[in-house]
Amino acid sequence: MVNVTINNKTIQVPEDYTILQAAETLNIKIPTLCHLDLHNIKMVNKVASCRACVVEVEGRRNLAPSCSTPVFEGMKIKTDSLRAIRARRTMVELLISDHPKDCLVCLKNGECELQSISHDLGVKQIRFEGEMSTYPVDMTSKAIYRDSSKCILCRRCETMCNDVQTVHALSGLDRGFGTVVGPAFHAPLNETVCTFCGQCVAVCPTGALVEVDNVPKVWRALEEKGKTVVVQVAPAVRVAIGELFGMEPGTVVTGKLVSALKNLGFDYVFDTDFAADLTIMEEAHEMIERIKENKNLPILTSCCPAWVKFFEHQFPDLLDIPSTCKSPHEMFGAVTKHYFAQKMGIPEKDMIVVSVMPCVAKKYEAERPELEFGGVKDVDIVITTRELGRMIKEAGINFNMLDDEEYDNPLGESTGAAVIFGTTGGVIEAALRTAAEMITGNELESVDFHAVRGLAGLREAQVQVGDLTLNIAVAHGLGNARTLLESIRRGESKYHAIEIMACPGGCIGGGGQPYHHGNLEILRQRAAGIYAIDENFTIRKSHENPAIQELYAKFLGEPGGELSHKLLHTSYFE
Ligand code: HC0
Ligand code: SF4
Repeated sequence: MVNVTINNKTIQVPEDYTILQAAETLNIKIPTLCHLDLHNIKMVNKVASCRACVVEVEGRRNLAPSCSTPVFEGMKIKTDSLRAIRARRTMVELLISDHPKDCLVCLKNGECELQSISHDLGVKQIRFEGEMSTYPVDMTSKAIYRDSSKCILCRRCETMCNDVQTVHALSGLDRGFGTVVGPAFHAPLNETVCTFCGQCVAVCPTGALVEVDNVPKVWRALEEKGKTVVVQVAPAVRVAIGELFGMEPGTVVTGKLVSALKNLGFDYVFDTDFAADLTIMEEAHEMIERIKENKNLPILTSCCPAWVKFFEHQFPDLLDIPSTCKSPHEMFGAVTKHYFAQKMGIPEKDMIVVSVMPCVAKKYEAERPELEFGGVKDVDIVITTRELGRMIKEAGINFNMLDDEEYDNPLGESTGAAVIFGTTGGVIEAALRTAAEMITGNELESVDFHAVRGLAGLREAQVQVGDLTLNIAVAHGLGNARTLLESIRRGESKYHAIEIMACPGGCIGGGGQPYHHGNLEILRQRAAGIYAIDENFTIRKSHENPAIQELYAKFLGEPGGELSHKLLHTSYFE
């Protein structure tokens, strides 16, 4: 421990602390912009590039960036001197002098950290005018819109992509005034190994990295004459969208969400959870077959599109182990257009399927050409939780005052097993609930597999199913996934099944969720909301969903059957 004095108060702090950490223990707020410390998920961005956190240190001529300056015994710091405050304001002014000032029409308006620090520091004018760095906007990706003119070189995206996701799609390019962060050789994003996980979007402080805005497409679809517009909502949206309307993270707003979607004019409001139950039927069947034949193990879950793109790029030698199941929202699209449409007498071409997802990679997934049946795309438009929030606000709907409404049927019926898909560990737990009963033929005493839950990046569990001991692993965050995949490649894996989600926390931490700035407490609250919904369900196993049983009886036949394979399964590409 060392003694430091901050603003005339002396405290003891660990010797590896920075000035910023020491100030936090005294509840002294020093403004920061580029700094982001998410050490729980191995992301610590300490590049000290913005200099918005400078403070005075006695005996030093220059101001010190508090985020990267270590403390020392006897250090005397002033965080609130006029010199420090003026310098911070000047730093932010300089950043804004090279920033497009189109805040009123920027997608990040109201949520931009540059905007709020400028407000908090009282920046009232920009005294520096001159050359601006301008770059072409990269619109090549279906998921992510990249406008480097708005980049403040904080390098958060790069740290996230390299250290947490281990994708290395972004790095600093060129030098001096021309410095920019982007893919090597200035390649367009869709020609790189980027997985479109959107975690860079989640930590970008400005509008440099945002989701591709599909809101106008949805408004147009809702207006189009002769179209039946069906919307489905992913599990993780219902415990997060309330945050956009001032509610606590984890508040369950399923009923209000359905009501809002009906108010917006969707013809049918259905639940991706229905298709999550369907996925379990197919995936548990596939898992059991592979275990029986002892081949292509461990089976890997395949519902996360960023994870799918990651293994296609990075592990092309292992393409025979992921489950062949399409993701739930794609299965939903296929079933809606080829079962529900027929049932209702609606021509497939007149049906538009919209997915509301916590994820930006789902936008890219929906455009993968193989995710179709008979020339008809499974899903037409994907919007994120944030985009739906914007639509609700644009329509003037008072979300907080809405009455609860129920999903439409039959594709709105689901179980507790389906909703837990939304948090890390949930897919494998749902699969275990069904696989265990399929294998033993006996009813489980408890459906709660606590061993696979939690927020540790890598988890493993042994689950006894009859005479069989199943070795299970769970990873979230692509760096953790890489660790597991490399052990499989080396032939060291002992697992039967592995669940992988690209985003820390799983879908609750998706790149399209309300900005959570990597705050694990917010993810914990959202996960608690998910498990609370599961506990309140009477039916908590996918194979007991009556609407799923009817779908197999009247249309699909058997899990893993011929029609299921055509409609609900897919293949992967190097
Ligand atoms: Fe997920 Fe999904 S659970 S990926 O995390 O599997 O996005 O919420 O919709 O499709 O169900 C996201 C969330 C989904 C899908 C489901 C899966
Ligand atoms: Fe990296 Fe994911 Fe961003 Fe792509 S979307 S650049 S993989 S963090």
